[in-house]
Amino acid sequence: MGNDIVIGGGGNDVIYGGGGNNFLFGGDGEDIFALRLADMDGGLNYIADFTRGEDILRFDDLFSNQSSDMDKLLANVAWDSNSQSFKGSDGDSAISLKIEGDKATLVIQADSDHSKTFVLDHVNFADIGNDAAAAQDLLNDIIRVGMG
Ligand SMILES: [Ca+2]
Repeated sequence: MGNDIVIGGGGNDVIYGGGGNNFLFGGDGEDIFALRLADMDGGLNYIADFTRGEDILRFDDLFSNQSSDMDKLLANVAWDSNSQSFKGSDGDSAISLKIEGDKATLVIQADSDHSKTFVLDHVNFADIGNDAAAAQDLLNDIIRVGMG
């Protein structure tokens, strides 16, 4: 469960970085960057080539009652002008999204013991601005919970 470099192929890949800090590259195709709850060790997954509309982040077993909790988190996402980021929380669970240039930093906290940071690099999120509804739509587009 150390720090890994994972390079996808030209087709559609399911890419697990696992625990620790990982460098992930999906290559062409519609790639799934997947994470298990056990991998949420406070580490960082850097995704070098996240492609909006093609690639997704998948959380296999994030919550015991999976989709409803992510729905709650996303429903609570609001712009926080102090941190210049979007934040949503529900109990011990939280999500935040900060967009800087062509880089987005997404932090998902499942509970007080499990969190993971994702850096999506070379992505154009300029259309989001500070519009919380647009950020919710974006997160809905790129996040899947559960393996189904
Ligand atoms: Ca690929």
